[in-house]
Amino acid sequence: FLSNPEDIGVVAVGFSGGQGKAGVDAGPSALIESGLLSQIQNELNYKLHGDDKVNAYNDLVPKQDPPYRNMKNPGTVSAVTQRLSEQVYSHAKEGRMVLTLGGDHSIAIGTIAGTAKAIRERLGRETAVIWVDAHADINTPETSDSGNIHGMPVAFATGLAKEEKPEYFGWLKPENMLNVNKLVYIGLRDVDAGEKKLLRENGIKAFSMFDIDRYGIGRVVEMALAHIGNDTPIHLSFDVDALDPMWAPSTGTPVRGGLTLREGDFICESVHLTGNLVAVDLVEVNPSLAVDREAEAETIRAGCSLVRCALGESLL
Ligand code: 6HN
Ligand code: MN
Ligand code: MN
Ligand code: MN
Repeated sequence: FLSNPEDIGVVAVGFSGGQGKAGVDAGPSALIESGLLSQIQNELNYKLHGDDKVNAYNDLVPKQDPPYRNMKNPGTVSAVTQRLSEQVYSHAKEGRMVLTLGGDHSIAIGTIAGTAKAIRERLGRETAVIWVDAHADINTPETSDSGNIHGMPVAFATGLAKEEKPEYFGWLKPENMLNVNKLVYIGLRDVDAGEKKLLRENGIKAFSMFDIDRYGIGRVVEMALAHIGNDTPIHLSFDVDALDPMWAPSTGTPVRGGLTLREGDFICESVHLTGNLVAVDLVEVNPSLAVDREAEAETIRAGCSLVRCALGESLL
């Protein structure tokens, strides 16, 4: 194990500034109220460190935050992800696996920055990222049509988007960065034209829904793990919209034709089995977008299941 097998640092990020729809900031509290943390503690027997209360980071929101290079809320997202990176770093530095509950996917700028730095210092290794999502989230500020930073975290994490100003992600340093060769996607099906170009030009490994239909989830995960290489610390960043809206309807940018819940769980179980998992993000659960209570509960249940599977629940 690359982290202490029984210690988990929890960070609950009630943040929605990376996109425009209200409610995703209530994702962590919905997951926690449905019992996720007590299950992890009492049924899976992990020792939890850190907050079971949700961070809203209201103290970090600047009075004015005008768009910059086409980004919406750039100062807010930068400040929140910087603080989050420090929280994640301090857990990972202690050898804890870090579980971050979002929140929109912009928060992965902070989580990856934190794990990458801690793992470099603690193990002298580069961290790999498995990004499970309907979307590639690799727009640069210039390629993005929406200006929403939750569509850009991979560009900042890899340095494909660069910015010097510390108040606009210039705080990201080489030790926070993810190598594009250590990144692999699973579940893609709604990738913008500019993003496709970035994936191609940088030779980034990506398994779309087409590949899953073609090879099956088992071989896709095998190939994804082979790409990363044995014995490499893994940060799993799971956007709940990777699942088909049948399983996770209550999310901001649903796309039909996605993973079944079982395929999502399988990815998480497989990553757990490597013994190399150092961090998990679960993001984009937005309880307020459901058409009814059942759709809301279904999405929260799915999110909890994914996390428990990443922690080994269903393995015998
Ligand atoms: N997510 N590619 C679109 C954009 O606005 O850049 C959608 C991004 C979705 C982001 O789901 O985390
Ligand atoms: Mn997505
Ligand atoms: Mn699109
Ligand atoms: Mn995403």
